[in-house]
Amino acid sequence: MNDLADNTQLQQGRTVDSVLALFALPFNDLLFRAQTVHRAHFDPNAVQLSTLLSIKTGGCSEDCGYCSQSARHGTDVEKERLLDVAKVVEAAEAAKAGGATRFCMGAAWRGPKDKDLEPVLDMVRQVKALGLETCVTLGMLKAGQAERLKAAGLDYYNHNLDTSPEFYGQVVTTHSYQDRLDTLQEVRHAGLAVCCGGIVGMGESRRERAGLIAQLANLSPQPESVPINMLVKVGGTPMQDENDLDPLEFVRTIAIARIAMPKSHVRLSAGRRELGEGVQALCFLAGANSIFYGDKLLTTGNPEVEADQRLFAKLGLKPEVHAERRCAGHD
Ligand code: SAM
Ligand code: DTB
Ligand code: SF4
Repeated sequence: MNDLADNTQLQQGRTVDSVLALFALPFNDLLFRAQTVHRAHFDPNAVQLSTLLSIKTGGCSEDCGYCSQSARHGTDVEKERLLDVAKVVEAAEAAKAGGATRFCMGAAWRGPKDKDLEPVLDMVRQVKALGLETCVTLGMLKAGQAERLKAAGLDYYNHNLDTSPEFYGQVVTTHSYQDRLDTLQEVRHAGLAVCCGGIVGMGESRRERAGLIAQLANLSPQPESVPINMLVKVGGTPMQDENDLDPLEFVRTIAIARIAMPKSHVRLSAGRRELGEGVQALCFLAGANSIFYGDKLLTTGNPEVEADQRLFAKLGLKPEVHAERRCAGHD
């Protein structure tokens, strides 16, 4: 059974209150539960490695309060044109050589115009031909665009719900929560795997964090990948002076994502560098089993590859080999 069919069985009707009850557990009880769920579904010592590349940076029309790439905020990020396909393929080859199994290409768009999509389709075809899983995050999709991406060989589409419906209006005003859900539906209907998660540390309440997890868990089928980002406070954004979220609350959020979405890959995403080794180790114990791997995220820093390799060695973690290669006997 593939992941998608399997996840269909998981619809649970999670309520926000049931997620809040998990947040209220003693930390050790919560982590024990999360690790138990994790072991029932995954190799506890394997971590999936995705490498990110910004293929179109800055100048975005949207006003997402956390984002360095909005044209409405005074950040240092320079607007750039769409990268050449050759540059993207070069970066994907390097990612593959470094051990990544998935290559994620991000564009700072509200959504792609049909003419923007052509070169992206070419990137997807060529990255897929390298034997990597492909993922793109391009903003909102219009009818038919997800099908074109699928036909080019796209595996995953990343589109985050980012926070709870109640808090969303304080983060973004230029598009709505329903717009995000509509794109997720387009993506599913086209037969693509869904990568959907959110950000914590934006000043939301615990109930609002629980609201995000409940929304993600109630997507049917549940997303195959769930990136949990810790806000990276970028100078010039409205969130530059946001208060730090307690790192243990971040670990709890990871644990609860694992319990609520037992078969999804939960990705310890942005903010990993700032968390340090101890908190990252707790996140892996809590059931995170995917990371962004490579020195850069989109516009901000990520741990150096050598630092990640040292951490993996200390923890006895190993990179996950992706399913297609396992089937082809390359394991
Ligand atoms: N424009 C597309 C969109 O909004 O879906 C794709 C790119 S957008 C940068 C992808 C995701 O990165 C956001 O949904 C958010 O979850 C995450 N992200 C962006 N800036 C971040 C920050 N400063 N800290 C943490 N996560 C961030
Ligand atoms: C996701 O959830 N996190 C990634 C990816 N999906 C596209 C992006 C993180 C961006 C962090 C801020 C930056 O580097 O600009
Ligand atoms: Fe940033 Fe994406 Fe929002 Fe644009 S739509 S401001 S790139 S998060």
